[in-house]
Amino acid sequence: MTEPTAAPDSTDSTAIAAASPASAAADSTIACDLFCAVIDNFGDIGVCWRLARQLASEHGWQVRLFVDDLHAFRKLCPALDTARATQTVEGVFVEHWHEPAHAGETLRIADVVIEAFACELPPVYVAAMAERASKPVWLNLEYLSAEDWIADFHLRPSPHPRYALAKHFFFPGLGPGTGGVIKERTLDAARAEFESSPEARAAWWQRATGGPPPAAEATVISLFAYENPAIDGLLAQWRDSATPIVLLVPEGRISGALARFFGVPAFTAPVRAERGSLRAHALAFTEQRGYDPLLWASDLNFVRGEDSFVRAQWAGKPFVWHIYPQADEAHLPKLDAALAHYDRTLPEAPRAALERFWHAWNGRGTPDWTEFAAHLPAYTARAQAWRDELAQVGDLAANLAEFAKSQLK
Ligand code: TRH
Repeated sequence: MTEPTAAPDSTDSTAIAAASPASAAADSTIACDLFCAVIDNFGDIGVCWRLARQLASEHGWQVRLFVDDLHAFRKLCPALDTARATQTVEGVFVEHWHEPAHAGETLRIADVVIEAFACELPPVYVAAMAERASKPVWLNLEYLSAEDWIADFHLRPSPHPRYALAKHFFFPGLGPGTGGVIKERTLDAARAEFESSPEARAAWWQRATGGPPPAAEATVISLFAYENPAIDGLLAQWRDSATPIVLLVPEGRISGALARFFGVPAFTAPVRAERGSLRAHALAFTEQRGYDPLLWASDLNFVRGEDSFVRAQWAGKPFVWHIYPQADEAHLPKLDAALAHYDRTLPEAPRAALERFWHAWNGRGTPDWTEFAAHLPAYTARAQAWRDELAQVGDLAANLAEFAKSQLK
């Protein structure tokens, strides 16, 4: 990508926009601007960073990623310099976005413009999009939902009220007819390599916990979650478990509950604590790629939000989802929609136990570990089958690239 050299000139957006040859998109490198406003936590930038890298590395696109919160971004990508207005990281040109008015160092309109999660594009940028000789493909990348209705709305155009522009809604989803979810081409091979290599596994445990992998009879659980009132009861059940439990907890919003349970000042790496059958390790928050091996190393993964929820499905291990809570419990139908996909083929008893456990983890009832754990073999088999089913929907980046190219023709 040609890096910007001039300051933006909002008075002459037409000339600059027109200077970007739309025809280049059809036969050479596609330029893509991806706008990300971080609402909270890491999911917004987590999804955008993954998508940006993938469009650049797998599809050869020139990606410019606008991000308003470089500090959140740096947690996932320590190579990022939070002091810089612009920089290139892993083949992606990153702009510190002072949304909503700022449109980058240079006002230049890409062939494909993605606004993530309905963030508002700079008005000057939209005006320049309308002036462009050949209109860019404009996509609103929505949040992931497993609900059925999204297949009807996926890729629907929405005309702009003032400009001759249409924006298409791109809906990630778990079922046919949706945009799918992100899956890098190399992911399965990386997982298979980790799983087949006792050395890789041992090295991971040494790095993450300072010790060797636990004995085979232990159940290894990763715990990535928001604050959750159900955790205290669950920790007590793990403490009293008949078999050993090894809990791996990346530092974050649930760490305070662990500190209270173990009576330590803070549950941050490299703290390790034991009570009864439960041994818990605080893990440092890793660079984004470092999260997958944690899922692969565990027998059960507690995940949250959007991106970790997807990674858990690709890991092919049983998982429990702490969905991002919304006002008026609007998240509960989404939780059930995901369950409906995931537990569809389970026999009645494990299915009911799974639903009870997921509901309890999301504020409806009390988690019953003994009941849930009795079905772990069934959940493990189902997780592997579900991974294959989900792969049929296709990778989100590939689906998005294919649609964009069809529009640029
Ligand atoms: O952080 P999240 O809760 O993110 C969100 C946001 O709240 C967002 O506003 C909301 O809309 C969305 O959820 C639904 O959970 P998520 O999506 O799983 O993102 C976490 C990211 O952090 C993911 O990309 C994995 C990454 N991660 C690391 O890079 N290193 C780590 O050690 C861990 C534990 C996670």
